[in-house]
Amino acid sequence: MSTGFFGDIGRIPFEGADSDATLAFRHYDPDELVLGKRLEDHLRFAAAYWHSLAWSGGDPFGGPTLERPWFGDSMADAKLKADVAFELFEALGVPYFCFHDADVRPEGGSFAENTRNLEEMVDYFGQKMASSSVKLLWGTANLFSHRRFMAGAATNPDPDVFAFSAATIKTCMDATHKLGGENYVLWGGREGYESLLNTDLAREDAQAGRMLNLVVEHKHKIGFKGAILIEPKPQEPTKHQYDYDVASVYGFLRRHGLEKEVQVNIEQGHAILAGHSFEHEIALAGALDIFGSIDMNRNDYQSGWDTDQFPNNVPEVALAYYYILKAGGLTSGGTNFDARLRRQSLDPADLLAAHVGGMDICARGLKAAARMIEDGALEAAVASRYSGWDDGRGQKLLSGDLSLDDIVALVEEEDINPAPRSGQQEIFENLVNRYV
Ligand code: XUL
Ligand code: CO
Repeated sequence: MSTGFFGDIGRIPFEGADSDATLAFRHYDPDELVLGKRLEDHLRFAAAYWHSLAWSGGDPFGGPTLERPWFGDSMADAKLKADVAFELFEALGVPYFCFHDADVRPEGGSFAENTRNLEEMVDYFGQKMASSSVKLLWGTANLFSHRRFMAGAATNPDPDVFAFSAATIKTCMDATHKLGGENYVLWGGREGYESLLNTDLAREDAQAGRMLNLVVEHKHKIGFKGAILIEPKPQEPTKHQYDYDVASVYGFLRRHGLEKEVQVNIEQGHAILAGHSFEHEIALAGALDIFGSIDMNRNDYQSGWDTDQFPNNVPEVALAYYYILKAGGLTSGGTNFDARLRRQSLDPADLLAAHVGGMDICARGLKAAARMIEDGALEAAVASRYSGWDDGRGQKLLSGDLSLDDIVALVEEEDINPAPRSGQQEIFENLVNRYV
């Protein structure tokens, strides 16, 4: 029986670009074939439990604005929230959802009570997933909201917090595995520092490395086939977070022998906070062979905060999907809307419309990216720029056979005196504008 939260809404239809309905898809037809694959299978959309179901609209200057009948601390509240969650997922036709333990279960007074509450909700989700086509993209542990984590989880100066965190991660990995989750995410919201003065960087790096190795060992022990993903973010809530960006995470993985075991979940807003573009982070992860999944949300470029807004910029999204397609597409990963309503968007219809708009923007972006891939003009232009490396002298320079002395001899013998060539930036930009 329906909770009635969204009225008598059914599945939101695809009506095409000319529709004037508020709740209809204009560009996202899940069955449309793009590069020979259904749009739904390219985009692999997921709704985020925390923003859509658990967020109450507070900001640093004001309390909750959103009123939801499931806000409360009981198991009954948690189950009503789950009922509405699945109504949301099914109305939108998103194939996946994502959750933190703390989003879905009441906070208990102890580790054991947290675990019991989580397990009861996992069983409840299991029933709901069995009677719908909704799947779990990823699960994760919230190791940043409760005050016990204020100085970090893995990187806490107190080993008891490390132990509590490791135990909590195990319960969340087991929950994710039981629900057939396709990835497990770690976002180190408090793994960093507020002040360098009270922080031992070398110890905290060793602690974080041990924790991630524990996670990978447990993954193999339980036979979890999904990907383990780290989500980089440079700061907020802490002044400095260790998983600053894709490059920092890659260095961390190499240092701890995990670069073949762990990939990244890249969030648009986090990339911007790190002083990069979203597509830079995706392209770098692709180049380093650690691309996993994305959190699709934008920041307000004027506020400078992680405002977690639904995407609304097709050219930006198109470039992100271009580099995703070049990295092999979303395989175990997906497009998770780690995005929330504005605090004045009070109505259930706002929640639906936000996702519908975001899904349409992503569909337009993906289709533009696919045209770029199909035409191949950008790829060919880049290849031509580097073509000197493909054979002869370029390959010889890379081979390792030449020393600096040999190269001096080569430059002298062949009278090498390179003629600068245009980088053609404007021509490249114009090329991209043909598709977006
Ligand atoms: C915070 C953030 C998290 C992670 C999961 O900025 O993005 O919601 O995605 O913990
Ligand atoms: Co995120």
